[in-house]
Parts: sequence; C-alpha cells; structure tokens
Amino acid sequence: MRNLLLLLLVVVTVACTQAPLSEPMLIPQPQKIEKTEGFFKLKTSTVIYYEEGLEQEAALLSDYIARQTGLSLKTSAIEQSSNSIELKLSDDIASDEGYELSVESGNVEIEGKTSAGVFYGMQSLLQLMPIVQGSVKIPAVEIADAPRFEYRGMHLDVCRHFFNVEEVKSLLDGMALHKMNRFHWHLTDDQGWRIEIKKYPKLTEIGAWRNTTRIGHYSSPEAYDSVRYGGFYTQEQIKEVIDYAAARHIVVIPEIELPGHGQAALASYPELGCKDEQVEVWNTWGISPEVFCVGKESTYTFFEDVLSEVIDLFPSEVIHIGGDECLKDHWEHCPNCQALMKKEKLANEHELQNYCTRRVEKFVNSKGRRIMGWDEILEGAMDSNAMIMSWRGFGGGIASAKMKHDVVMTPTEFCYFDYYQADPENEPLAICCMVDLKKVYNLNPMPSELTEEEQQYIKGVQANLWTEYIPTIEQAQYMYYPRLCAMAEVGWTDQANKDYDQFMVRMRKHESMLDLLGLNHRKIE
Ligand code: TNX
Repeated sequence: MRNLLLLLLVVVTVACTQAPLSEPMLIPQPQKIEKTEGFFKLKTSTVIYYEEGLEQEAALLSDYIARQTGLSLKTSAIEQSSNSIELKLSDDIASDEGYELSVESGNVEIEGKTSAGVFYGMQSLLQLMPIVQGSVKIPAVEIADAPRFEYRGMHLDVCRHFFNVEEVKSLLDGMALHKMNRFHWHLTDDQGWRIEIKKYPKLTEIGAWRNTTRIGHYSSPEAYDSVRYGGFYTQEQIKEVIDYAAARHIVVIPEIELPGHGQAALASYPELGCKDEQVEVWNTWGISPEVFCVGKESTYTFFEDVLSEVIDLFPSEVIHIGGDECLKDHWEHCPNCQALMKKEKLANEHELQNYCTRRVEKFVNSKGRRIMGWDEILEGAMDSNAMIMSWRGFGGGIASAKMKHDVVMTPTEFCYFDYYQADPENEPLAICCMVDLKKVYNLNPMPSELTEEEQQYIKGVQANLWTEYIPTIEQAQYMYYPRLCAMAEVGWTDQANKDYDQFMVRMRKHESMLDLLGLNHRKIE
C-alpha cells in the first residue's frame, strides 16, 4: 500500500511538473488563446502553402523553421489537403496587424488581414514549436490576436558607440520575434555622424571618427583611452538594413539630430556653428554646447540637403529630427541669431529653436513626410502634425495628446534601457538609476487622465538604448534583454491580460528562444 501511494505521488509529481511544458507560452501574450486537444506533427514532408502576396513570408518561415529544427520545408503556392502550414489573407480579421493561428492535427493555418498579421502569426507558431533537431510536435491551439498599440518601438544610439550592419540585423531579428515594428535609428550626435551624405562627404570622413574616448563614468576623474574610434553606414548599407527590416514588417525611422547635439557635424563643417571655429568630434559624454547656428541661412540649406537624401533613402512616413537638450549659449552671443530673432520678432532663444523646428517641419512636410521629435519640440507646435516622443516623464505626452498630436511614450523611468536592470554591484557600468524588468512590465503607457478621444493620440511605446557605456553588441543585447520582452508585451497585450508573475513563468521558457537567436541576455532569476 505504501509503495502504491509512493508511486501515485511520483506519477502526480511528474504529471504536474510536465504539464506546463505543453502549455502554450508566448511573449507577448496573445489577446485570446485556447489550448485544444492533440498536436500537429511537423516533419520533413510538411509543406508551407502560401496565398498570393505571402511568398516572402513563406520563405522566411521556412528559414526560421530550419534554424529551430534543422528541417528544411518546401514552400508552395498549391494548397495541400493535409500536412501543411497554410498562410492566408483574410478580410474577416478586423485589425491591420491582427492574425488567427489554428494548430490542428491535420494542418496549421495562419490568417492575417495583411502580410504583417501573417508574419506575427508565424512568430507565435515558432514560439509554440519546440527547439529540437528533427520532427517536432506542436501542441494544438487556437489563437486570435491583435496588438494594443500600432507603434511598438526600439531605439538604438549608434553614435556614442557604433554597431555594424550585422549587429543591427541581430537586433531586428529580436524585434521581429517580439512583434515590434518601429526601429528608431539615432544616426547623428556629438560623438559621431554615422550616415553617408553624398553632398557632404566630410560628415563621414571627419565626423564619423573621434580621436579618443572618455573612460569610465563621466562623473569619475577624467581619463581617456587615446584610441581612434568610429564608423558609419554607406547609403548602400542603410538600404540593406531598411530592406531587412521591411521583410520583418519593421519600419526604420531615422533620426537626424538638430539643432542640438551637433558637434560631429560642426567638426566636419565649422561654418555650421555660430563661431566658425574648428571643434573636434566630441570624446566625452553629457550635453555639448556645440549646436548648429540657426541664425544663418546656410544652416537651413544644410538641413534641407541632408534631409532630402535621408527622405530619398528611408520610406518611413515619419522622420525624427531630434530637438532635445539644445544649449543656447552660443545663440545668445551670435549676431546672426540675434538679428534673426529681431527680424522674426522672437522673444527669446527658445522661440528661436521653435522657429528652426517649424521651418524644418515645413520642408519635411513639403516632401510628403512628417516630423517626429523629443518632447522639447512641442513648444510652439501649433498648426503642426508633428509626432511627439515623450521622454521626460508622461507630461509632454499628455500635453501633446490634448493638443491632438500623435504621441509615443518613452518616459525615462520605464523605458531607458541604458539604466541599470539590477544591483549595480554585479552589473556592467551604466549611466545611473534602476529600471528593472518588473518596472518595465508594469508600465501602462495610456494615461488615465486623458479622455477617450484624447487617448486615440497615444500611438504606442518605445524602449531607448543610449550607448555611452555600451561599447559592444553583446552588452547592448544584454541591456535590451529580457527587458525588451516586457516592453513588447506592454506594446502588444491589453492591460487586462497582463500579469507579471505569469509573464515570468513564460519568460523562463522564452529564454531558450533568445538563446536560439544568439541574443545575449541577463539570466532570469
Ligand atoms: C538624454 S533622451 C538624451 C541622450 C542621452 C541620454 C542618456 C534624449 C532625448 N537625450 O542624449 O544619451 O539622456 O540617458
């Protein structure tokens, strides 16, 4: 009898510990998911069937499955009766990026309203699929899913430290896995200009390189490494990244910083500054006083020339023009700036920055695009369709939504992944502060003080990675993960479906997916 009881105990324990393995565990959590009976057996003979317009998705799915199981599946435009993964478009699905995934013993079916929806259905399927070599059993399930927000962003600063095309692609792979769809590429700053501009070759001949870099935290005693550092993307490489992202339904939003954070450009073309003085590409961190001289007509010619090339390269409707942290000391003493202020009846240097923003905005609008900027650009943004990135808390975003501007929420205390994610004692040097996984997860980007009408303007969220203290891609990935998994769920999953403890259960399994993609990450505790 005792042995029987013992056996029973063992059976029950094994059953309980194994049960969660077959539970569908996805990140981000789908809106509706129902586990059903049985499984689909994926094998070498399984065919990926695709409707017209989904050939690229089918080819990618075949690649993804090969990466995960070693099986190389054929794709076909001819529908199969069984043993297939069917990719289809359907108008019955309400949301543009929505999809339905049905795993049954005969077939797997993914339907999307658009190819983006189908792509997200594929990502869910991959997360349901075990990571093993050879045939695999995929547990039967019915999923109906759609994102909460249309803008689910990830930002990367490639100026403070540079990341090459392959490294950027690894980050786009990670975004795709998590159904994120906006890559905000911070391409110009004081410490480096990273995009080839044909009309201004010195931007990358000179502006992409610094002679030395600050060692350690910028509050520690000054020390420099005396190593020349830099890099940039040719326009061909930029196109390669845009295409790679587009195939994964990610829009690349370029940021050209103006009128602040301009030192690398001024090092290349000193006449862009108020003093016409030669400066060096900056070698330390913080906010440089070397800003563009907005009192000169020639500076606007420069902005327009650069933005023309950028607009020709990037299909994104939105072009980010920065606008943050513009020190105004030089403008205060610049005869050109002061004369322009007088002529345009601008009361102070803040209004001068607004004047500059509005002029650049008009130009961008004339090219059929719209600007996005950090929340500083809200000032004076009447009659404007600018999109606002709220980084200094929620206030800028709330004010913007009330003024009918589209908003992306990226408040520092939840979204700055250059901050520590755990006890600094055991972590690589970071800028400051603490944004741990739970903090990120619990962000609700929708301010309750907005009316339903105003809430329509909150388009989504973004995680930002500033790279002053992040010299390698391994460290960048480590700062993103696992926090980006939480951010993906913030952007995708309805607030009512979010649960941190339950997320952590899924996260423990999801770690192997990050490993499969070669994404370095902080270990889940
Ligand atoms: C503020 S956020 C910045 C960046 C820095 C970052 C460091 C923003 C618009 N500007 O230039 O890298 O803080 O956390």
